[in-house]
Amino acid sequence: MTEDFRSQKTEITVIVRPVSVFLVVDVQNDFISGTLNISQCAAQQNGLDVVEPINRLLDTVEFDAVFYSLDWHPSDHVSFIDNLPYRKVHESSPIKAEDAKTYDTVIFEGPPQMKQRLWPRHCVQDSWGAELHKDLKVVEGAIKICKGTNPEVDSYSVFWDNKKLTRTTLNDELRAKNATDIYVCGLAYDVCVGASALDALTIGYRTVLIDDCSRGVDLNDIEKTKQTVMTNSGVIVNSNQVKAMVE
Ligand code: VGL
Ligand code: ZN
Repeated sequence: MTEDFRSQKTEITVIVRPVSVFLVVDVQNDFISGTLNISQCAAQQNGLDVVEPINRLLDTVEFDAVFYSLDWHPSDHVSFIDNLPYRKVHESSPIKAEDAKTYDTVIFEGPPQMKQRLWPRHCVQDSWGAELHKDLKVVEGAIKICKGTNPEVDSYSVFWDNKKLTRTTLNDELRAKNATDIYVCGLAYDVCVGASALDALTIGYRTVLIDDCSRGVDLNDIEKTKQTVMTNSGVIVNSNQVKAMVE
């Protein structure tokens, strides 16, 4: 034991200065004014509202790295309600295929069985709807991460798909940069932003969710997201509470 501990000491790097990364989640046309326009969802929030505070943060805070994620689905993606006829809904599903409406959750046949919320067709690869909003500032040297590319598995978190079968390159990139802190915001608060923040906390990053730079689908789910993030030691702030460190 003593031997192990001593040899470990020489290998571990203790980081005394935070390395802060900004993760902008899915600020794409379809969520703002396209097919999955969140202003038409229950919470009736406007996705465009996130663009200005995100740009202001990018202008005023020097993050060590900036990442933009993109929901990036193939045309036959499992989450699109119009692809439902091409898949088998399991008999245990609370909503049967013939009754399923947009935003309902069904259970698809396995293996393994999978709960899936059904969305309108959105963020199809290389379409206008999948582009980042034209007014969003994209900083030089930023890294873009695509997710949701497997037709059979949805992917809300920017780290993992919903089945935790495959991961994106995000965590490898964060490790390569010795990232300690991650600032998460974007669309949708209660879907991809929340899932990404929770995975970041699970992995062990100090995680800050920026409330006014995020908009969501359902007010109850947004509230649940905030509670879960805080219960897991995440921090929720407004963008005016994020200040650059004085050297
Ligand atoms: C998202 C619903 C479906 C998101 C992605 O980016 O929050 N929401 N696909
Ligand atoms: Zn999607």
